[in-house]
Amino acid sequence: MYDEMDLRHEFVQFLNENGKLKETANLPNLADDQLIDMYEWMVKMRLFDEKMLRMQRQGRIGTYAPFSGQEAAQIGSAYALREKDWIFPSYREMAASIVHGYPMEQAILYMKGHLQGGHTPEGLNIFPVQIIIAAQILHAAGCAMATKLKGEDDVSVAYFGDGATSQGDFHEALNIAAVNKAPAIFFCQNNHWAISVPLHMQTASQTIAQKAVAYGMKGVQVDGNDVLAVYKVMEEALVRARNGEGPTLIEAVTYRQGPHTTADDPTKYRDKKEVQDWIENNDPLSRFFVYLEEKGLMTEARHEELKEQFNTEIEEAVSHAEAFEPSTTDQAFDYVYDTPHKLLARQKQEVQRLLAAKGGN
Ligand SMILES: Cc1ncc(C[n+]2csc(CCOP(=O)(O)OP(=O)(O)O)c2C)c(N)n1
Ligand SMILES: [Mg+2]
Repeated sequence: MYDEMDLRHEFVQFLNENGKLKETANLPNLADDQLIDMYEWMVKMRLFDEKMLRMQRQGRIGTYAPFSGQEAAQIGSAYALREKDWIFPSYREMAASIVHGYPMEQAILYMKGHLQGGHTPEGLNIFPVQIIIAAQILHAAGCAMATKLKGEDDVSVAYFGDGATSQGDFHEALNIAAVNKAPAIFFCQNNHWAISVPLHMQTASQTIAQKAVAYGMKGVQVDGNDVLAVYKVMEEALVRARNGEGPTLIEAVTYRQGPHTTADDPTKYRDKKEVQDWIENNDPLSRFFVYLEEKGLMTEARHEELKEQFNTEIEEAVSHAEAFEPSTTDQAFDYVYDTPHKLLARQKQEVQRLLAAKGGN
């Protein structure tokens, strides 16, 4: 069971900011090849993120929400899941989705606004990207309750940001999940900013994790830039959920290194030094690299090789996605309702009329 007094100070961390092991007791039980695999995912996802940012600037995808800086939080947590566990991502969680099986090509199609991008391939327990802040937390709570009723042992994980904790949906979801001891994990990536709103204007709580106490569930705060620590707390939360001990709220303390989205200019509201400090002194990839290098599992040369290999893989995914027949504007109206809707039919006609006047489709 959880202890309310523990919660205030519990901050799980194995690696210090220089990537040195500061705590060896309770390290997650990961084989060397798994450690390397997690690092490879982090490198691949960083390159993917950078590529998407460039593609948006080139007009090849729509608005994009970069996740650089949050790789340890997303990959450490998704890596601990079983294939059949459910994830409910927001717009900034492409890395978690891809690690859980979402094809890169599909993610790119989504970012291109292609109809096919909204369709999760058969057999993957990944919900579509949620743009409405916090709505997916309720969906995860509902899915977890359904799983429990069906006697299955899959866990539902909601991913969301610090800003989402100010929405009613967050509170409703945590409450109902705890009351029903639903096998859910509420994974908050506290990246310190909700667009231009800093954390201290979002909540007066000392931590986000401590909010768990009010709902009667376990809460834990973890160094979200320490992939080992994130994996560990996730693994423990999954065990509790599968054992019928109910949900967990995890607060992964991390940082959004880039803009909120490609439509945002963070230099207008963020101190340059703060950003520089996180990038130079607390980057999740650099920290894990130091750890792996000391264990003899990674070298600079291997890192360079990996980059080359992943860049090729990413370029292939981009080519596949760009080879798709473009979506038509009609599709945006045709698949909203099962049966035609009068208002939408009128809007569709209007758009068709405007496009015809411009000579497009
Ligand atoms: C219900 C709702 N209100 C407002 C918005 C506009 N909006 C988009 S992102 C965002 C901030 C979210 O911040 P946070 O939860 O910290 O996630 P992050 O973007 O940092 O990953 C807001 C207010 C929205 N999408 N949905
Ligand atoms: Mg945030």
